[in-house]
Amino acid sequence: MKASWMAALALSTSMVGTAWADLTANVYHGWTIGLDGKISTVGLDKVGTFVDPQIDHWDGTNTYRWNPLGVDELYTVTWAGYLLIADAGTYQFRTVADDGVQVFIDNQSVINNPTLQWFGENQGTATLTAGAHALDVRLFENYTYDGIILQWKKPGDADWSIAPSSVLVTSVPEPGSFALALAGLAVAGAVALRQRRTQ
Ligand SMILES: [Ca+2]
Ligand SMILES: [Ca+2]
Repeated sequence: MKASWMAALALSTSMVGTAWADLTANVYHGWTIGLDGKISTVGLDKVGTFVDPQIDHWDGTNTYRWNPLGVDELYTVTWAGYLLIADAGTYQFRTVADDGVQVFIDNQSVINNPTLQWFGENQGTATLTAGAHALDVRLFENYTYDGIILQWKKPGDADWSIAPSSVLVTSVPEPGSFALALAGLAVAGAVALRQRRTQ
C-alpha cells in the first residue's frame, strides 16, 4: 500500500519535471525565544543550510553531540517544509531532543518544550487529512550534548519509527506541481483502497 502511493507520487512529480526536494535544515548561531513563545531566529547569524532528508540526529546515547555544520554550542536549527499524508487519521509524533524543541503542523503546536533538556522525550498528536501539511520543526542547543530525532506512529502503527524521508519535503516550487502531486496522492489512495478490497 505504501509503495503504491509512493510510486504514484513519484509519477506525479516526474510528470511535471519538478522534484519535491528533500527537507532542508537551517543552522544559526545562538538561540532565543520570541515573545510568542516560539524558538526564534530573529537577530541570529545564519551558519548555513543543508539537505536533511529526515530528522534523525541521535545515536540513542546520553553523550551524543550532533554538531550540525560543525557548530557544537549555542545554536538553533529550523526545518520548514511539508509532511505528506497518504491516509487521513490521527498521527502521533515524538521527539527526543537536546535541548529545546517545538513541532508545528499547519501552524498548530504538536510538540512544545523549548527548555533545557538532556535528550528529553516529548510527544503530541495531530489529526490530519490526506495531502500535504505544513511542517515546522525548531531545535535549540545550549551547551554540551545535543541531538534530535523526529518519530511518528501512523494510524494503526504499534511502534515508533523515524518519520521517513519519503513523507518530508521542502517548499514546493510551483503551485501547479503542488496540485499535481496532491492528485498523485489521491490516485495512490484509490489504488490502496482497491488493494484493501481485494485482500
Ligand atoms: Ca553541544
Ligand atoms: Ca545540550
